[in-house]
Parts: sequence; structure tokens; C-alpha cells
Amino acid sequence: MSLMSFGDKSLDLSLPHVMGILNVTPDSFSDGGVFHSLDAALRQSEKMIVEGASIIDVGGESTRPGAVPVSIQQEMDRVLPVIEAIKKRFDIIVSVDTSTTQVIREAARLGAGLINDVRALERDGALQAVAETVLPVCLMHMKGVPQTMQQQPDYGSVVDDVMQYLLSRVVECERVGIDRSRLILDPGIGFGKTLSHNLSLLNRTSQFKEMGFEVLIGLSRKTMIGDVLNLPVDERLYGTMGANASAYSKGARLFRVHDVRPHVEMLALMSRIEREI
Ligand code: 7PM
Repeated sequence: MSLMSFGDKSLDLSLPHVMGILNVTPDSFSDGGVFHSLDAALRQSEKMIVEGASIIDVGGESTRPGAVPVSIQQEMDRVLPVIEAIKKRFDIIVSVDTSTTQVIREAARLGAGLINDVRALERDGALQAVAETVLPVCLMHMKGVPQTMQQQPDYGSVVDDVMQYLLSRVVECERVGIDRSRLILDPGIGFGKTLSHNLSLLNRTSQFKEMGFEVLIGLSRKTMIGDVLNLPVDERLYGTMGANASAYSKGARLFRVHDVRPHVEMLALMSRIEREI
């Protein structure tokens, strides 16, 4: 057993867990007004819960390469009502995919159980906002900013550079009173990385684990899968599952995915086999 507390619930991170992706950006729920999008978000959440997700990751700021930044108010309006509605309806851990201090504070107040920050709490006030909660936080590595991060990313040694960056963020967390036991590390697949960088990071997943941290991997349907298989985004499930199975065998225990049921079933077998003597 390796329990981590996520607000009102805990997870045993000796076992794998699926985090289902819930995008609440306007491009994900075509514009039919507030009620329509809230209803669609709740239905998608229920589906992912029935399929076995342990966490629903709610995100309102598109971090895709080339995306335009959204205002704080826009992000609040998108994300907070959804978090509130999910926590009211379902017994599930809600994660908030945000870098914004005000969103961190309000999401925690509404019952979010995990802060998932692709900027590893680098924005002004974000460290302090998390320090004022008891919640765990996922620190992700990104090189550059979403608009330009895929323009010739380069590293000395990608694994060492990403590790060094994440450890520097761990130090900053501890400085403000966020204990190590609350930290989850994520190499940030696709965030300022070439195919070769992504493959190296996945190959070395165990190095992050060996530093004593839980590891989260988010590679669902990403370009790296398409690059290896030469397939469009809607045909990347099998490749996604292969890469996640590899990450599991190297120690990752949290998997951020679109396709919950296939991953829950794959990981159930991976974990049963690993535990059989
Ligand atoms: C459009 C394209 C929208 C790509 C969103 C994305 C990660 C994450 C994202 C990840 C963690 C996606 C990305 N990716 N959080 N948020 N780790 N912790 O492909 O890899 O889902 S957004």
C-alpha cells in the first residue's frame, strides 16, 4: 500500500490509476450555451467514472502547441461550475488542469482533490496558493511556452534536464511548505520535445520513480504516437496503450487518458501479473 490523500479521498499508488481527460474549452463542447456544456461535461464525467477512472481532470485552458492564451475570468467561468457540479453529483476525485492562482484557490474550495499544473507552479502566487491547501500537486515539465514550444526544442541531455528542472521545482515547493509526499512528477510528453526527446523520457520513466516520486504520464493521442505510427489523432488508441503499458512497467502509476475503459482493463492485467508471485 502506498496511500496518497486527494482531499476527501485517497488512492493506493502501488496500483495504477486512470485520470480521465475532461476538456471544457469551447472547441471541445461546440457552443450551445452554458447549460448545454455543463450537461455535456457531466455526461462525459459519468461515462469515464463508469469505465473506471479514479480521477477526472478538468481543464479550461488549451495548452496545445500554438494555442491562444485565455483570460483568468474565462478560465474561471469554464472550469469552476464544472468542478462544482461533478463534486455535487459524483463520488470521484476531481483534478484541475490549471496554472492560475485564482483557479487553484477556488477549485480547492469547491472540492478539487489534485492540482495539475503544466507550468509546475511557476506563475506568480501559484506555489503559495497550493501551500495554503493540503492537496497534492502534479508538477509537469514544459520547455518554453505553448505558442512556440515545438519550434526546434533542444536539450543537453533531455532526461537530465527535465529531471533537474523538476527537482528545482520540488525545492521551491518545499520552501513554501509543500511536503514532498504531496508531489507527483510528470515529464510533460509533447511539451517542447521532439519525438526522440519523448521516447527517451518514456524509456527513463524509472529514473523519476527512483527519485522517490510518484509519476504521472500524459501521452494520450499525442503527436509522438502519430509520428511513430503515421496515424491521425482518432486512430492513436492502440499506440497510446502500448506507450502507457511501457510507462507502467517502468513505474508510472497515474495515466492521463481520453479512452478510460481500454486503459483500466489493460492496467488491471499489467498490475495483476506484476503482483502474482
Ligand atoms: C490540445 C492539445 C489540448 C493537447 C490539450 C493538449 C498533459 C497535461 C495536457 C500532460 C499533465 C493533451 C494536452 N497534457 N497535464 N495536460 N500531463 N499533467 O494532449 O501530459 O491533453 S493538455
